[in-house]
Amino acid sequence: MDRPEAAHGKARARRLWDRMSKTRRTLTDRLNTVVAGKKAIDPTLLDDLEEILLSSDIGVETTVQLIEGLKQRLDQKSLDTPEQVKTILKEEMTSFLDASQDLFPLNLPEEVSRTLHVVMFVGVNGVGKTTTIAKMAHYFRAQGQKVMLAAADTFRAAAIEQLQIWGDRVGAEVISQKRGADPGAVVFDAISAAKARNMDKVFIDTAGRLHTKSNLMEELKKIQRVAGQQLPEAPHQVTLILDATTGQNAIAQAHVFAQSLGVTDIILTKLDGTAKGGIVIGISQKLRIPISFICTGEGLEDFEVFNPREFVEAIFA
Ligand SMILES: Nc1nc2c(ncn2[C@@H]2O[C@H](COP(=O)(O)OP(=O)(O)OP(=O)(O)O)[C@@H](O)[C@H]2O)c(=O)[nH]1
Ligand SMILES: [Mg+2]
Repeated sequence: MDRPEAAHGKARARRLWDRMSKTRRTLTDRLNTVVAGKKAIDPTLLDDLEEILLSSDIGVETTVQLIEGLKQRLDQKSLDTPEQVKTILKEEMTSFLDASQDLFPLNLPEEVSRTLHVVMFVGVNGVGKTTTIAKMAHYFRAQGQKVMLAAADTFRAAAIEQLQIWGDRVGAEVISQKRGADPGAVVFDAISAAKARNMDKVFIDTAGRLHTKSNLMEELKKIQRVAGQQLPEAPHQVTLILDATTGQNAIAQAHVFAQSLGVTDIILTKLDGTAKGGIVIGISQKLRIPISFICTGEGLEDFEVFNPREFVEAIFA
């Protein structure tokens, strides 16, 4: 019989599998159709594969690399039958993802230290920043940690109330000021309160107006500076939230934020509602920024540590 943790792991993997069904259909079902009945790997098969990979938003460059890898194996005679194609693509995708994950040791929750850790969440409007903060707070509350939320989106109407409602639900204290207040001042207050009350985590919710507006970046940089003045090395993490349903546009957004702010990790949201789940591989490969968590629904539990192997199994089975 399975140990309890193993059973829990299986249930999680099963749920991820369910949530990723749209992406899996575009990838796996079509791949199976193309491969079915073929005895050898010919150029038409490779062309079909290329098209399938592109349609799942893995991205042009990553797709080209995957196809080149297959061609090399063909030349070296280490690939003979169409059935092997899937296994090889899975291995390659996993190793692409693993390569970027290594850059972020904090990814492992058991290794996240218990000294005050400040995370700033950034991303354009509507991607899921505030919801993800709630999920992350819930996740660490379940591990017995003390979490504080800083309402530094003082721009959008009802943003402060939205965070307060989540804070009440997950048992995290929310530090806020009036609408229109200086976000830096909110962060200053939050970190001093967190130090005084021995918190483990401070999560900073920020505004998400269009990334093309340079004043948003200036505001976010100011928040970074204020955090650093209050606590050396804070913010320890600048987590970029990207909406997976936006496909390649998410990569463009990531470039802008990464250049201005030095993003430490990415969280992909809304993977449940999209066939573009391949974007996770494209992002990891193109930006070389680790993916810390993924979100697969609107509920507090629809949040998990990103595990490359499990993810590839869920989209490509
Ligand atoms: N299906 C699905 N919906 C999600 C997910 N994450 C967030 N959402 C929904 O996306 C919408 C926007 O979420 P918010 O958390 O308010 O986004 P935000 O980035 O804080 O938005 P602004 O504060 O306006 O910048 C809400 O309706 C969420 O419920 C997800 O993983 N799956
Ligand atoms: Mg928000």
